[in-house]
Amino acid sequence: MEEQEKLARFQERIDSGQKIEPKDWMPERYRKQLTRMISQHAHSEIVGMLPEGNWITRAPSLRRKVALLAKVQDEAGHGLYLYSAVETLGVTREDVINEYLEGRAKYSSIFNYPTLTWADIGAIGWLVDGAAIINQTMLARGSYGPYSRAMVRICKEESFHNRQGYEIIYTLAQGTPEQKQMAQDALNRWWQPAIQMVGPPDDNSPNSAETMRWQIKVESNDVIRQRFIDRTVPQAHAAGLTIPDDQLKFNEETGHWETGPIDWDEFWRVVKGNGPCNRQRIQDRINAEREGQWVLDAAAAYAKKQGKKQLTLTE
Ligand code: FAQ
Repeated sequence: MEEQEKLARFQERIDSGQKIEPKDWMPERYRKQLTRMISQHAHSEIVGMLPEGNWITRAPSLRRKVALLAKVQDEAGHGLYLYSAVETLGVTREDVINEYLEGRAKYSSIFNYPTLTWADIGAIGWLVDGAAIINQTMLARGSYGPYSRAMVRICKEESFHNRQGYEIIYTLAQGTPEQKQMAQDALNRWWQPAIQMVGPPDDNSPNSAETMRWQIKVESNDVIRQRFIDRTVPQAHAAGLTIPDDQLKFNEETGHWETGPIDWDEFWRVVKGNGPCNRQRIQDRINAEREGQWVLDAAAAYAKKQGKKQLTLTE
């Protein structure tokens, strides 16, 4: 069959809502776009453990510690599903992990910010998981079978994360004036990074044309961001907190909250490696790989004895 005809058939399958599975024919660009997105997503889940892991030993109660420990462990699990999903596209997880360790791979901008107080743990669950769920519920309707199915399970777990985060923020906001201030301060610092994390504006989103034509993404960055804002502003108000945006207003006609300008210069600075914690996040991951080398060596020796392949730390 001619390439053009194959492409047309492929597009028809997508347009009729069929899932594409690993052994199906797919255009090289489709494979590339998915490999890019899924590997970035996998790295994000793994890097995302670092800001929260920072507070496991300092959680204010046993209940909070257990919940945070479970959440961080869930994120590791999400990374594993996603590394497995990316392997269905014909790359190895070693390759994509090495790209990350060598600083060549992207991961979500949001994880390059520090967690300065306990309230930041609430802000991550509430805002970061909140934005991630809205984006990923959309990705669960995407065209590639293994990725969309991974999203279904991940979103279920992220819903718990989101609720535990909001509960932390809400509890602090109803506490002493100092505790309320801590919650407000966390919201002030995380608001802009959170509304940026679902991607640049549609008119400056080079991948959108392709990712949307092939229904890898079924809604645009602007649509997802607006949904997140509309859902989150009333939650902030219910907790007695103020969104740090003087120009925020509700548009009665459209039924949407409108924000002031979003700091896209800051977003691109962070994406290009110059956020507050970029270097530390990569270094921590390199250290973990190095310090865990003995586990790999032991696993490799065992695998050799069993006649199996070499394992990686994330297996
Ligand atoms: N950070 O043309 P577009 C989580 C890059 S998981 C860094 O619009 P696209 C769970 C983009 O890669 C969070 N880079 O791209 C959790 C592209 O560069 P490239 C991660 C970003 O793909 C919670 C360039 O900008 N979620 O939070 C970012 O059509 C708590 C142009 O962008 C996913 O990865 C960014 N924020 O749309 C874990 C979901 N945004 O590759 C622990 C999967 C954009 O051409 C604790 N990904 N860029 O060099 C997606 O849905 C999409 O990739 C978008 C971007 C929507 C992020």
